[in-house]
Amino acid sequence: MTDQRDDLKDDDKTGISRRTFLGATAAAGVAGAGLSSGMIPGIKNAEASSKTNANGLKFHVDPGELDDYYGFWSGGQSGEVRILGVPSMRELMRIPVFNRDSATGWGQTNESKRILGDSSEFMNGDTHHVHGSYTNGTYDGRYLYVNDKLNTRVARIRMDIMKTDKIVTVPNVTSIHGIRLQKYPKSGLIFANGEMIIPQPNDGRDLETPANYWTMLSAIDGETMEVVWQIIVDGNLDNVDTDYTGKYACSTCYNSARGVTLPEMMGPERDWAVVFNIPAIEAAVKAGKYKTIGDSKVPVIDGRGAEKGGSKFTMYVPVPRSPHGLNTTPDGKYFIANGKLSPTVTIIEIAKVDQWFAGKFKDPRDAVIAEPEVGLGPLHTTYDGRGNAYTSVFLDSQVVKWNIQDAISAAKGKKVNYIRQKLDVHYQIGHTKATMAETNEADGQWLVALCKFSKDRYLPVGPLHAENDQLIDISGDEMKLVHDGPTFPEPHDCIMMRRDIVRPARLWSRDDPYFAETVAMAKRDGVVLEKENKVIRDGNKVRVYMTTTAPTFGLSNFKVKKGNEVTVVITNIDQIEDLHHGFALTNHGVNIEIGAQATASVTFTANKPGVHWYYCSWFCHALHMEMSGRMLVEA
Ligand code: K7E
Ligand code: CUA
Repeated sequence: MTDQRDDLKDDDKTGISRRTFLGATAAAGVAGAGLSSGMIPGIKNAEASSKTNANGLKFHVDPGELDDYYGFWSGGQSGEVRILGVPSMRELMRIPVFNRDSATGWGQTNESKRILGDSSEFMNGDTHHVHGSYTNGTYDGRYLYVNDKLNTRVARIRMDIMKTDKIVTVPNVTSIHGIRLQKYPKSGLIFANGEMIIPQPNDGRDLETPANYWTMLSAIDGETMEVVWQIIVDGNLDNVDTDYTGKYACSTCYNSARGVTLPEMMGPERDWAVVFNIPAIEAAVKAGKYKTIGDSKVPVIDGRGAEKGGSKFTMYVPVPRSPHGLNTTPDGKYFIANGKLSPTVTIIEIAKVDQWFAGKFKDPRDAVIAEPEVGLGPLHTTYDGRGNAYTSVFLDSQVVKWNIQDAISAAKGKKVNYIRQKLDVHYQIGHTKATMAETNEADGQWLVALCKFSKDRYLPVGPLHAENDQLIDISGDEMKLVHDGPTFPEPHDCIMMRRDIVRPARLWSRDDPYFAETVAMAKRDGVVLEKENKVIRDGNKVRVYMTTTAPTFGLSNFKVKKGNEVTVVITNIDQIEDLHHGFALTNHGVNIEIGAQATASVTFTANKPGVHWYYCSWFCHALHMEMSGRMLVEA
């Protein structure tokens, strides 16, 4: 990993802040003049704010103050991931993943195209679930993983540079919806739910024979991002979570009738939560007891058998029809499935799952120890680490706080009210998530309600409305709504991580693997990227290498012939934190970001004879406007 820092509030680690640099160079009018002027004090924190709520938790973050949590939000139809500060709910950054990004050139640079791989033909994605990598049951700050429901992919984001670094298209399934990571000893494996059923292989056979359509859970290696095995199930897989020992994944599974129309899917009264026995599956894969499907080499295990309660790989726990969210309690004791069409949540005791797989009892339903009613349309549940659960109920537009042990006692016949509070949210809530709730360090400070509708809540902005991510203080006995956060559609889910866990780099490292292939190409061309400005002609291909340092490009012009395939490779040799340059080539649709100490490249065809200016598109200097050059294209 590259540069990491100990204290978020330190000034720039190079000792030169961007503020110093810009201030000094603006005065001197030349690049580099700021380098010797040393540090100026960082922005002082404002005095402690008086904006606390009844629970005493401070929710207003003053200018210059830092948030306590990083929030990572999926971007839904935008195909991206967003970083928010919590509790301020300030949007800090967007990480392009499956989308194309005009600001950074994601999807356009050669470096990003390599990561997008074969799927770079797609310009979009649909991200629902973003999760952070684990060590020993809690976040370790290495990676984020996110699904693409649209084009059946899973991506990984490096948390040091906050850029996507690997993407895999999952074979044999269509539409990856829920994903979760193994929590112990580390992740380990990434479990991805294939949602829709398809013929196997999906090569034109069985078009009209839905009885032969199937889907699978896929396990992806968190390091290599290769699919290591898949397991066929009865029904469609929706959401998934894992236990805290590394042994189980549990998915909600709807459409147990395996219908292809809505009435068919709505037929049965019950669907399932399917528990996957990871060690049993891995043993079968290791023993070679699997098949492969079509061109794919991925081992496929048969996990069907719901009518018998399951198999040695799978346990089908009956739950009310069309369940949705599946959330493990932070103490590792229960899987909780959310009823959606049923006003209940189903509590599955994980100790009983052990017993079932050991053959101690027959009916998987006996692993259900309570099924409390919480409200209309339960979708997702989150936890405060103090024994309380918070369930989003979509139809009632509420967050319902309830006590898990009390609900279990009530199921045993004890007269006890397990509901603690019902809080109205605004409205049609989907996911809800509390700080650190997906870890064994759930800390019960903040909860976010991700509301799908915001009509009448904000200034209207046309037929398409913002969504409303509401911040709720859960640190006390009572939930308190403290903040409304409009967002661009549609964050399905989010996680919130203590800020000490996240260790972002402040500058690129010159040996970062992100641009290693470009560095290798320069080496083959005999070019020292940090020093040389050179044009290499290789038949119809032209490679233009240049450095940038505010406010100049290493080459003020370069010449190519009409029809040349031109690769421009830029190395930003400035060492100033936050000092990016851009390479924007007019009328060629080219605009990429080059961070300090990074190398970025872009390839295009020069098909228009004439003079074409390139300019720096990221503000970098008093003479930023003058930072430009000419591409001369001969007819
Ligand atoms: Cu929107 Cu998690 Cu895809 Cu529920 S999912 S709401
Ligand atoms: Cu370099 Cu603006």
